[in-house]
Amino acid sequence: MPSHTSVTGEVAEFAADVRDGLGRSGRKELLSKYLYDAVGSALFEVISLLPEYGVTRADERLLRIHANEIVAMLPLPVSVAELGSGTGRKTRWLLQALCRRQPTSYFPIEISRTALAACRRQLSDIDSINIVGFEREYLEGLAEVAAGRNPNRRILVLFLGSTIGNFDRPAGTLFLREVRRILQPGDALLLGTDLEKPLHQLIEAYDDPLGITAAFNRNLLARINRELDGDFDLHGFDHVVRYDRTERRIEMHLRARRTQTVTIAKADLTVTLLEGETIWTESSHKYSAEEPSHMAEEAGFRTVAQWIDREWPFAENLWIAE
Ligand code: AVI
Repeated sequence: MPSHTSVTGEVAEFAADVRDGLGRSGRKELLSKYLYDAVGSALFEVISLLPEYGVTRADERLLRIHANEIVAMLPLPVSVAELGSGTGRKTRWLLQALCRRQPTSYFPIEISRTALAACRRQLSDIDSINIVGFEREYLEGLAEVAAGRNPNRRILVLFLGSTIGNFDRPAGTLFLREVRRILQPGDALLLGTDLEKPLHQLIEAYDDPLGITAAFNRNLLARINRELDGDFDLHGFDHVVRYDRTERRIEMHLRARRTQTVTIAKADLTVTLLEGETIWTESSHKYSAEEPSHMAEEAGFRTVAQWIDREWPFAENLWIAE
């Protein structure tokens, strides 16, 4: 790092990850967690309203329709920790049903301060709720919640929206094992998983005609320009969506329209991208209906119930830690 740039904390970590992902000689890659700055999070909120992207609506529909049934299967009394709460909109149904049965502590765990504040605003009107937000990475936040747990209460972890799909399958299993390691036997996990569906439907969901997902993808380069003093020409990249049938995942890439050299001052990096060269920005894995049960076993849980949406194949899976 040159001495004239003083790059600290989160910016330094972002810079190091960008240098690692773009500075390599083989396939270039940027980590999908960096898609969610304030602009990216706002664009994702819009994506969740698009008719082509059914994931968020299916998730919310299942929670709304089955909230009482889910609560009836939980080991009560229970505290709720949510990994990546976002604005907390779809969680409302479950928390309302739970708060009718018991006073409930709700711990949203989010790296975005804006999302945490929005979540508190959305949900604090629920009777008998106590909200304590954790501005942390998922596992770090969950470990803190577990360290301060009330010994007379179980913990229910919510991991909704099929965010697990943004991990490669082996990394997803490792992550779920880590969640299990932090929990105690009898604690619960409610996991949302987007299911396989016809190819055209999947492609449209990630390559919508309004170009919102394309903007969401390109915003990653805009964020590098803003935060790391980069000079990406945002018009120089196409949003490319592919489905890998072997891995059963949607992939988002950014493809250089022409050969171009980009300088990113705070990452101390100059990189040339050849015409047609791509930067991989996100994977979104899709599951068979049976797959989550196997994932549960591999991670040290057992499945107690699964609910599948009729309009948009998506499953809510309730697991108990063994
Ligand atoms: C947050 N995550 C589950 C979304 C998904 O479907 O993989 C992110 C997303 N990327 C493009 N559209 C939505």
